[in-house]
Amino acid sequence: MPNKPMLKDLMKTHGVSRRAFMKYCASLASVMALSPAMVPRIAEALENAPRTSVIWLSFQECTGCTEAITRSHAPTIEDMIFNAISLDYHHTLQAASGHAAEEAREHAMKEHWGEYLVVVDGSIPIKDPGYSTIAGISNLDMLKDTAAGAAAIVSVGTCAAYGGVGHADPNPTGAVAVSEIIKDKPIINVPGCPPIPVVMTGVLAHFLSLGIPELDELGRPKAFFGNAIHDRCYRRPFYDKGLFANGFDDEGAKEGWCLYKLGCKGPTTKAACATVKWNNGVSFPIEAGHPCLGCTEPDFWDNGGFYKPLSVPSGDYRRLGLAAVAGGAAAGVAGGLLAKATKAKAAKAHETVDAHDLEKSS
Ligand code: FSX
Repeated sequence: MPNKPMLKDLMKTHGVSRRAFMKYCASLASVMALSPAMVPRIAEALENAPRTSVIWLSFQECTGCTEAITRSHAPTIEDMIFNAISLDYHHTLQAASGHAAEEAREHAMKEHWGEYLVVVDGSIPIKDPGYSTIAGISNLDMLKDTAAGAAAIVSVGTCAAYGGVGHADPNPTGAVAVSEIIKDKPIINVPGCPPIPVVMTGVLAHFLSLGIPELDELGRPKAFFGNAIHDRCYRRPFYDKGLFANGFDDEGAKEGWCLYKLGCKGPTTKAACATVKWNNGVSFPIEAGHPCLGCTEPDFWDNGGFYKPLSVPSGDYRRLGLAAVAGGAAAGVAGGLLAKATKAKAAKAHETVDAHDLEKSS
């Protein structure tokens, strides 16, 4: 694209110093969990790339994902818009509305056909596509139309990635994920309800500088979704010792013990909450005393209740006479170590560990 300004030209025009740019690249490397040795490669890739056109589509959702990304701290979405992307359509954030907004989308598609990035938040209703429309266009038609010329799609939020709240039983609108509609484009899933802001901007930065990141079996970038929250949780030593809060105001809760018995889904939830945290690294739900809801996993709304412990015996569990092993509550250290061994083995084989595996190994 010889006639398009490269980022290095844009930086010159905007008076961005080399030093400020390298600092920006270093912050991208750190948020993408890459080694500092990658900084020059990121800088070179960004400098020699044109600003990528981004078309952001919001469908059936609560706007939490957009609310979250506007609070990203490093890199901020403003940084990205200034330095690396041209956000050509985002009907929540843009000033234009109605036909003027749709014209902006069509113009960006025409100008950057085959090269633009589509970001989607929200699920798509297919029971009756008329359930959710923008400027009279159904979400289904807008997604198909816009995806046709995209280089790749980023599904942000659990709604776009796996159907989310719209897909929860009884799913009245027939809500589905982007990947159930679009089959011929690379799709990166960035789940979370909402996702961690810097995880969203970090994934965008990775795409812009180094391409599509390595994904897990659920289409999530491994850099941010490679570990269960349980594996990195600061309350984990209490789990291993069998020390649990049994109520939100008991002694265990006051002592900061493990929230597993209050329904914490950390053992089966892959996300960066325990390491990246929220609000500029200030805290995350478990640190605030609330169990993890498991919001980065498919169908977390229908996973048996937010406050029901993972290992509370189901029918099968009771029949097998294993009630006492409730996830390390009775088994203590040995249970914790066995669960850890199970997960390590599964991680090696790239398998997913679920609550039942943990129960079996406790
Ligand atoms: Fe869904 Fe996002 Fe939860 Fe809300 O756009 S993932 S309901 S935070 O807003 O899609």
